[in-house]
Amino acid sequence: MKSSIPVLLVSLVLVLPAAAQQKADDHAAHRPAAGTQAHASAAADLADGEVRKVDKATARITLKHAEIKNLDMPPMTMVFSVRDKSLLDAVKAGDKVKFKAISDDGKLTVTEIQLAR
Ligand SMILES: [Cu+2]
Repeated sequence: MKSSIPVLLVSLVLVLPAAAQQKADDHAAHRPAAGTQAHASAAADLADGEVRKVDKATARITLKHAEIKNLDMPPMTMVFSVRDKSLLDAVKAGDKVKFKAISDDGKLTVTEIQLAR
């Protein structure tokens, strides 16, 4: 039994930093690992999606999207309005994208969209 105390101390030293690290990582764990630290906060708001249809005439885009955390929305395919038609110039049907969508007075609106790398 004499040796059990050093063993216990060593165990604590090993376990405590790991536990603290775990706690610090909790928020990050909900986000994709992709991206650099510098971009982490901006990227956190972006949802993943795939373009199904682009309609510049009506400023709408159909996206098959993954979960949108800020809208509390599960994955689905749906139509969004876009705040600025020029956002649609950069994307076409079939593109994988990252985008930001907000609820603009109940109207779901894409405010930012970029090709996913
Ligand atoms: Cu949706």
